[in-house]
Amino acid sequence: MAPKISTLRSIILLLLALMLSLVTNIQSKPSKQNAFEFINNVKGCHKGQNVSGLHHLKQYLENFGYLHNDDVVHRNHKHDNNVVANNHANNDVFDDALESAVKSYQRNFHLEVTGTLDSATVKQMTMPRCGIPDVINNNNTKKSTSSDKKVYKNRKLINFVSHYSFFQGNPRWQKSRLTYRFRSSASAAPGMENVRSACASAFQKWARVSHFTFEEVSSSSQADIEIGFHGGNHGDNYPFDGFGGTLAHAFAPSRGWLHFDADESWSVNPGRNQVDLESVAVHEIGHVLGLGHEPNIPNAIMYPTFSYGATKRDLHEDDVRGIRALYGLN
Ligand code: TQI
Ligand code: CA
Ligand code: ZN
Ligand code: ZN
Repeated sequence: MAPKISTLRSIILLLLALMLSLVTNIQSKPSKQNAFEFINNVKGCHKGQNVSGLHHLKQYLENFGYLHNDDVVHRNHKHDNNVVANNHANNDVFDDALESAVKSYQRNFHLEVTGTLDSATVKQMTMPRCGIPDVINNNNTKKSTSSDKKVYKNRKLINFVSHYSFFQGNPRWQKSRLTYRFRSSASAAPGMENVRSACASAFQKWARVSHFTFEEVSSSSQADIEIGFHGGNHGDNYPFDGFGGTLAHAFAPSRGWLHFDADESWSVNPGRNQVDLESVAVHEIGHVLGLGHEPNIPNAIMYPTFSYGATKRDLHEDDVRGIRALYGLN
């Protein structure tokens, strides 16, 4: 009898121990479940602040291609050349580079581009995601050389390096004579003649600096590039969002789809709340040809923000270098 009781007691003890370890396991899980939980601690942060934990966020944005140490080092050059490489990435300062990275992140995820860690941005960042960077920047393969131009900007000397980026795997067109056609499921408000000439002009910007030629063909012909105005859900898994938010989108080579959100107020001569069709066309054609975003040069066509009422129709030197590098034209 006695041995049985002691056996029972030890079984109960064992069970208790097991339950205890289960409970502690359950309790320790939530912190492990979300690897990006730390982002919640820096919610609400904006430029100029110094908040403990921000360096984790910088690491996150760097891992996913939004922040580049290379840029940062050059940006820190200012007047002296003895800046320690990388000092930026290890501190908790919400600086210009971080703000610009947050903005490009927000643009990429179709969030309001505020540059601050608002709740929508934090929510998106803490969501599970794949580990492949969103923005592929070739900076890490390009080291600055003495031939890099030095420019003065806001009275600070910065080394001018190329910042253009490509899509994952550098997809590109295998031919140089590309045709395009118009086919829309919604109406093109500025009128087809205006749309035609704005797009023709946008294509010419790229043709002038590359080996490409672009020729419009009739809507019933086969074409490499298809341009259209569409509203909401339009069958490509990237539904438009009505007025505001996303203006247009395009797909990497060699898909050739370039879609304008029909619910935007498009114009070839934009007023305050209108969007300049040609400016956006130049940008989207950049994507069609294989260029990604360039978050550090506001005057570049591939810069990931654009404003209502503005026009930005001409390629920047960095856009030109980007297309020429992608197609080996240098
Ligand atoms: N449309 C985004 C864009 O074309 C869609 C997008 C986000 C995208 N990330 C991408 C497309 C990466 C290809 C590759 O950038 S948008 C601008 C800009 C948009 C944005 O509506 O946000 C322009 C459309 F960059 F200037 F702000 C046109 Cl010009
Ligand atoms: Ca929209
Ligand atoms: Zn689409
Ligand atoms: Zn873009």
